[in-house]
Amino acid sequence: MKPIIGITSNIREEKLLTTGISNVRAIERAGGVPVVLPNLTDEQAVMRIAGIVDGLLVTGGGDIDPSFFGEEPLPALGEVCPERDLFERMLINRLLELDKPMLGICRGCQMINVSAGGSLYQDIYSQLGNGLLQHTQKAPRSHTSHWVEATDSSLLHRIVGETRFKVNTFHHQAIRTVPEGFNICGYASDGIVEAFESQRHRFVLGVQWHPENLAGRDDVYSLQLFRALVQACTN
Ligand SMILES: [Mn+2]
Repeated sequence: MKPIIGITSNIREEKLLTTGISNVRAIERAGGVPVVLPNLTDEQAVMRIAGIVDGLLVTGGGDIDPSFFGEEPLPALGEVCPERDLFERMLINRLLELDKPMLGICRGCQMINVSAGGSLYQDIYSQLGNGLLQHTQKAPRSHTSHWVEATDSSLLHRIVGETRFKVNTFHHQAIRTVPEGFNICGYASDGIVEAFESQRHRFVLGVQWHPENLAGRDDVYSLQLFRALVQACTN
């Protein structure tokens, strides 16, 4: 039986529930059954969803409320969606308890980290200053623009099969610290965290880039991430 993979969504202009169709297609191509989830804030409803899905794709989107990691908003913080933050934090924490597989993309990577007790840079450009790469690329979404160095023998390295590969990049926030039990497993050449993973769960991996926009054009290290998620759900 194909596993059910929940896909988190955005609320756009307070009236539309959205997610990139590339998220849905990537899960489908990887052999899972994609199910797009609404941002519910009723705890019992979220617990029911956690019980039903076999795994979760935590998708990209806007910024995360910095109060989740004990900070007040800096001037360069972007748009925040409190409902989405609450929903995802509840769902992620429950799935961590249940040890169900999760893949986080961009904001989703940051959200898994924050939910588990980690922290972020609210805005890498104003907080880390000069010397950074362009992490908000102006090239098309399917273009890979900066390198990622993956830690030898990490889950990321085992999935991708390379320690150095190029990714696309659309973020101005980034992981600052990861909680105990989690490891950083990928860096950009300027030191920005590009991936992290759990040491104590079956499969919890966050990547700062957008493999869903690359999964159609190269099977080597983008579709493999989705396949690894789906496979982890069937084990
Ligand atoms: Mn980047």
